[in-house]
Amino acid sequence: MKKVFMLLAFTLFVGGQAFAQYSLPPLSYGYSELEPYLDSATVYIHYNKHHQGYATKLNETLEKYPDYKNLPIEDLLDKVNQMPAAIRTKVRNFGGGYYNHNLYWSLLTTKEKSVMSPALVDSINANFGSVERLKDYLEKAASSVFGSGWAWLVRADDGKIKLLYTANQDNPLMSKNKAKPILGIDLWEHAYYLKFQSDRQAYINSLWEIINWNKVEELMKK
Ligand code: MN3
Repeated sequence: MKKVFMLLAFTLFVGGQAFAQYSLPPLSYGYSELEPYLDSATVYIHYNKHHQGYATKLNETLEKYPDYKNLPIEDLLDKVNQMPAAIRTKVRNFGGGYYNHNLYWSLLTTKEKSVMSPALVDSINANFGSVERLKDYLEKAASSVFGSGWAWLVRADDGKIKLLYTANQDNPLMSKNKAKPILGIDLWEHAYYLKFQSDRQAYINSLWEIINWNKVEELMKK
């Protein structure tokens, strides 16, 4: 019996070594807990197929690059433009996809918990004029990004909160003018098509109801 345990422990150990380290953070809600704003089938497929796919492909890409594969994901993305050409585009797409989705899921919560603190409202008012105006800006992202991409709220070096868009799985950590993401909205069709078909604006409207504003505030302060 003891031998079986030792064999099991050994297998797990070796297995652990074989898998690179980028793995999916668990969701803080059940697949159906964002209903009716985001349907459980979309959450399930988006997390288990798309997000997992980016992590798996990132791990495969970095298998033979020990200098890179143990870096925290933010540091990896920070270095993406200096990487060997053989892996640069893959790290951009898969590493970007991995990081962006980690952030996206952490920025959603149940309707009950989607509440802005007075301090956050003050900060939004100072940066955008009003909460309604921020919502308008985000809705405009529906028509501002052609094809697949992301809408971001970022904190720039000067401390200002800004809205920007990136294509594909790019994000503000990789761009020349680096900025700290505090809200990331996935504008790929796979994020909304099952429930909203091609109505991206309806998706953003719906997502607004389940944003984890506590997390936004936390990222804003960091
Ligand atoms: Mn996605």
